[in-house]
Amino acid sequence: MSYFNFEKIKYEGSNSTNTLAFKEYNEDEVVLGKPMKEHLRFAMSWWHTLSSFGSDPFGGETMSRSWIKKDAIKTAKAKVDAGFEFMQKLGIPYFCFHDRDLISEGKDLKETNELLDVISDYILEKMKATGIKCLWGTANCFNNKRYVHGAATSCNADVFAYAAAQIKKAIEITKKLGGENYVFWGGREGYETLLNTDTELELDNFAYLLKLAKDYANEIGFKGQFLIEPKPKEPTKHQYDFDVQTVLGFLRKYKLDKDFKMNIEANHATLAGHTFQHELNIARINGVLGSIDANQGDMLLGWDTDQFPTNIYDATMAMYEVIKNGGLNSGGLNFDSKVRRGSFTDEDLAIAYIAGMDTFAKGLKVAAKLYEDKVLEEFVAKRYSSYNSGIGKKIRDKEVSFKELEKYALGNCEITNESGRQEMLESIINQYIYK
Ligand code: XLS
Ligand code: CA
Ligand code: CA
Repeated sequence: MSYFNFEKIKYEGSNSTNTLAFKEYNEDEVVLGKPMKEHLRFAMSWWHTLSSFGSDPFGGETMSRSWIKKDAIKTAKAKVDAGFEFMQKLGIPYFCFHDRDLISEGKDLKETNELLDVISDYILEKMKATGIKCLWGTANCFNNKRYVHGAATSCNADVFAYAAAQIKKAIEITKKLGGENYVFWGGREGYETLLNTDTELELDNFAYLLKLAKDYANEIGFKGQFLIEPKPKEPTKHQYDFDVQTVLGFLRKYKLDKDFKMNIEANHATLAGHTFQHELNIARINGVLGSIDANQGDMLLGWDTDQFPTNIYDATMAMYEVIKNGGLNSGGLNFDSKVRRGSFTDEDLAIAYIAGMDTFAKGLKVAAKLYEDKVLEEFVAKRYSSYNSGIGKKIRDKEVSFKELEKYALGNCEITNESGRQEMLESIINQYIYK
């Protein structure tokens, strides 16, 4: 049985007007010495692609997908069939999932875990037959009402224990599926009001759960990279994993910084008041750029709209950071993106993925040219050249005292600065995009 009424999507080049064709993403085209598909490592998200049907706080579902059946196991299996058909037709080499996206919860934890065993066996068969792989798995510790006050940061120790058990199983399933990473998005790890919150205990508990998870992964030989996904708000007013710098401070305090990298989501960056590039850059210079949740927000709205990425400028600067990072290693670009409520056909879903993949392919190509031509590197190196000799070199080498700096400043009253040339650089980037 087929779920999608279109053929395999082909690359037709930038002159094509076919909405069901790639214009920029040509998976085997070599950029900076390796094929596009290896730079981008695209992944389909199980939740927004197969389990999201257009409901919002003001109204119900608008999408009726043919893989939704009356029975939970039949639905779970049909989702696997539909998901693998979709990935094959789009040429998407990876997927990522929450435990609860794969199959709904049973009557208790034991039954839920048994259901996960059944569905992960079925997924494994499909993986073997198609060569499609798992980029990452995660546990959904936020939907169920037991997580009303958080999971690891809940005021209720029974909830902490339940979350730990759920994460233990999710790590086991991710290992079974050969997942290359495991993600922690702190769904409800935050607070609504300080009037009822012990932030110190909550943060200690949060770090302890992460440590237990890492210890367990080591114990069972799960080699995937652990990733934390920062987000500043929504659902809670204050999420503890606010942004990359906040998470870095937290990891360093609890001595977890060697074991975790970050999964950076574009829309979470903008919710934190940063650009996507800022978050990638701060992760890169700290050696924790692990993977990317590729989406975009609506700049006029203050919530996580999770839209498919179509902004070439943002994608270019994101890929520039990825290139400067030497790639994403075990990470990739997963589409944590959902089609708009009004885009309710299956074809809209395919067109959205094509647009997202083309956007990042174009971004990769432009970023590669910028990088090869050293456009920004040469400008930035010259801008900071005062640190290459004289007093600047002594500052860089940390070989100077306040007294020496004062003596230097007293003898150097005429300071000359140079223009930062922001507009010139922006216009050069535009020219690279136009080409
Ligand atoms: C929600 C997050 C979520 C994580 C995985 O805003 O983006 O989808 O990626 O739990
Ligand atoms: Ca999100
Ligand atoms: Ca995400």
